[in-house]
Amino acid sequence: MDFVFAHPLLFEALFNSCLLNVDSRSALGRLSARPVSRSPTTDLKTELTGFAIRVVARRTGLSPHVIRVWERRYSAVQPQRTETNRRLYSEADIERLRLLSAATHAGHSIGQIAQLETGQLQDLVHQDAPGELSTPQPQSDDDEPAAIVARALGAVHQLDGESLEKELAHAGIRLSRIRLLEEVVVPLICQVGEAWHQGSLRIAEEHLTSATIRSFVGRLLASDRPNAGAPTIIVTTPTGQSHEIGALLAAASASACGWKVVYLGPQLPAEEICAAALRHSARAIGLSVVYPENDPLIPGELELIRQGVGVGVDMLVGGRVAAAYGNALQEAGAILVQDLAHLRRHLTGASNPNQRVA
Ligand code: B12
Repeated sequence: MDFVFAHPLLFEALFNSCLLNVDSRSALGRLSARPVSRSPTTDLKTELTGFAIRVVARRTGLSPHVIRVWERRYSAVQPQRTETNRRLYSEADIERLRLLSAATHAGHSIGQIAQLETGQLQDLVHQDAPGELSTPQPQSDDDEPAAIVARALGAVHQLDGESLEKELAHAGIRLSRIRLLEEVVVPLICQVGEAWHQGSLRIAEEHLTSATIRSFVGRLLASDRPNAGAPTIIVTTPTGQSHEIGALLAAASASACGWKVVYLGPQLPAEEICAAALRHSARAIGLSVVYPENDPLIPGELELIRQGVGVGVDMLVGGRVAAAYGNALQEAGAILVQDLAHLRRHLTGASNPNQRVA
């Protein structure tokens, strides 16, 4: 699996207990996991995770027939196969198919664009229809991000993890990855965080939300399979930075851009970050800095990372207080990334060397 999760056992246990309706009587059988609410399916034997073709059809607006033809004739996507030869599509496959659908609607021939990299497809679609990045529109008011966030908040207030999971899974089907992250997950965790801080939510409710989001976003990452040769980004937080969700969302955004993501959880010393970057021949390191704005450790850590990885690796630093470290970023040759949209623009440009965006 391309995505490395910090706590694989915990992750697996949460995944199996929360999302999969596993028939224990057929534990030795073939595909014994049935998806609930069209969540990703897991083949227990091969441990592959992904979406069935009917879910992909619904999310892309393409018919299953067209999806199969595009795969067979043009190798537009290459889904994994279960033991029983069923196709399993990743989030990255779905994003590609959406982009291909938008580009063909704009008049491009599938034969000419099927082999383009995802970043190039994004550029193509953006040029054709700026501002409308092949995002499916919600089909009813219930599918609007604000409505989903409101229902999710209701579930949090009830300490109802199952309903919270269902709302996130629902959003995952109805919305593009980017809208899911930026219009549902971010507002949800921020509103819960503020309510907790102000005392109108209990610690248990905030913890339930953080844990649910962590496992949900972890599953999104695990279901992505970047193309062979996709550039790699290491995502973590530096020593002392215990706020993790921003880094996790940055990881999911990078993955949505077609990058291979190695997510290492929070609080990693510089030498460990360097070792991981070298091991994976990473093209970039994404760091989240949330609190405080004057940590005397940060400049030294950034400098050590730069010395350890050399000048060829982009250091992308974001988070609530990242801008407060402007001088240290400059000295370490790191890039201040304003937000997740800026990160996506940078990574899309960086995976396409002709179009680098700083
Ligand atoms: C949950 C939480 C915690 C949890 C974190 C659990 C975890 N595993 O992450 C725990 C309990 C550990 C914690 C600890 C503390 N916390 Co706290 N915490 C929060 C809370 C409620 C939510 C944080 C969160 O996840 N936000 C949601 C994410 C999505 O927001 P984000 O991190 O800002 O990320 C966004 C952007 O910044 C950006 N981003 C972030 N990283 C990156 C990276 C890249 C590359 C890019 C491109 C973008 C990017 O994208 C994200 C989406 O927009 C916030 C309040 C809030 N509303 O945010 C306080 C908050 C961040 N905490 C705060 C404080 C003060 C603390 C403590 C000092 C409390 C204490 N007295 O011990 C400690 C400090 C620990 C430390 N050494 O770092 C303050 C910080 C104030 C400040 N001056 O900045 C906040 C803002 C609360 C407040 N209103 O006062 N906290």
